[in-house]
Amino acid sequence: MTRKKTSKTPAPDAPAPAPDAFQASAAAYDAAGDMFQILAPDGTVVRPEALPSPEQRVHLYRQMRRARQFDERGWVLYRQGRLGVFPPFGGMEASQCGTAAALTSDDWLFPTYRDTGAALTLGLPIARTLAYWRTSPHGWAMPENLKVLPFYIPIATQYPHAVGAALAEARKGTKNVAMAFIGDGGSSEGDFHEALNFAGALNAPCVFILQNNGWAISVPTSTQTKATNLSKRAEGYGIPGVRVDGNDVLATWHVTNEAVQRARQGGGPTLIETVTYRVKPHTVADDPSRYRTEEETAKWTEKDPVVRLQQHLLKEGILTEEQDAALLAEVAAEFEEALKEADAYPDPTPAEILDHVFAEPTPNLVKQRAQILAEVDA
Ligand SMILES: Cc1ncc(C[n+]2csc(CCOP(=O)(O)OP(=O)(O)O)c2C)c(N)n1
Ligand SMILES: [Mg+2]
Repeated sequence: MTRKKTSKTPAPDAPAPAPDAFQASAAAYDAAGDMFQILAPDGTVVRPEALPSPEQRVHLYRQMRRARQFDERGWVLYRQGRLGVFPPFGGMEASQCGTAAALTSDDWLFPTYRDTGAALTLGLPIARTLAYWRTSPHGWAMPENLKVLPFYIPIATQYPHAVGAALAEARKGTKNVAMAFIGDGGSSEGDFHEALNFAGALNAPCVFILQNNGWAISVPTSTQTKATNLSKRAEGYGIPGVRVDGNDVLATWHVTNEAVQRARQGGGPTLIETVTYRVKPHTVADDPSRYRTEEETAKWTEKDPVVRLQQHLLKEGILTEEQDAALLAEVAAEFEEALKEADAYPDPTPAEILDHVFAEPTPNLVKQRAQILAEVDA
């Protein structure tokens, strides 16, 4: 199988804030008694002092547009029978792209099935991502020059793995961090709590993103747990917890960037709860009208993170209508190019199902591989 070189993700251009700045924003959040926010849904800049540079704002906007392009084209491809069942994430772009944009390609990313936007932001090639959701082995392996794990389907298992990767980096003496994603539902699993305790006790350079999108399939967060502020769970493990507006990409980037810098400087782990909403069905095969109202979804559609930043960029003159249209065209062309590449991948062969399980296959896998090939030959 061919492996494509991925270019390094450009480092965020804003200077990294000192660790104390994190404490300042955590305090600001506590004082507000609510979520950390920079850009309110109505377009008001509520924390001008925390605004990233104009270039960084456009960079974040482009990443969200790339993610949305994947999500929207993904639906069409699914209906055309050209993509398998995949979990859409439209409406959660700020929660995924703003957080992942705080990493460089030397860092680790542990995404769940929902987090295509985060993986694309860190540089996972679109073609490889399409291959994953086509259940093709071309999408199963971690690219050689990128530490993005394949999308985790078993809930919460990625959290302890991320702590292990973070501790390995610390032992090697690097400044690299591990970022792991989880959902509100996943945060009720034992692995979530064990990982937070483990990371706190050993001061692992880990950033935990808890995407509270209101639902775990058909179970609302309010049924899932009696806790009303999931970021407060961090307190129980002696680590900082921040609750952020998950539909405000300027806020998710700001808070995550501080947590990443803190982890790099030996400050240990952070839990970030991004408050967002899954406006789309659980997967393209789910029917949410069976468990929630259209009014609820409509309320959140109004808080669309991509439109929120777009309006801000246009209003501030950071982007003109023409530049915006050009950016959208570039993003669309990039996707179609990647789709062509994915379409050109050769069909997988049966034995490839075992190829990416271990670096060195175990004796049992070697035996099973021979069995599969013998069955195919017969
Ligand atoms: C260990 C395990 N248990 C159950 C499931 C079935 N399952 C798939 S998605 C899901 C809900 C997860 O909800 P949440 O963590 O909030 O993530 P979201 O889908 O909202 O992104 C469940 C229970 C699973 N994949 N793995
Ligand atoms: Mg959820």
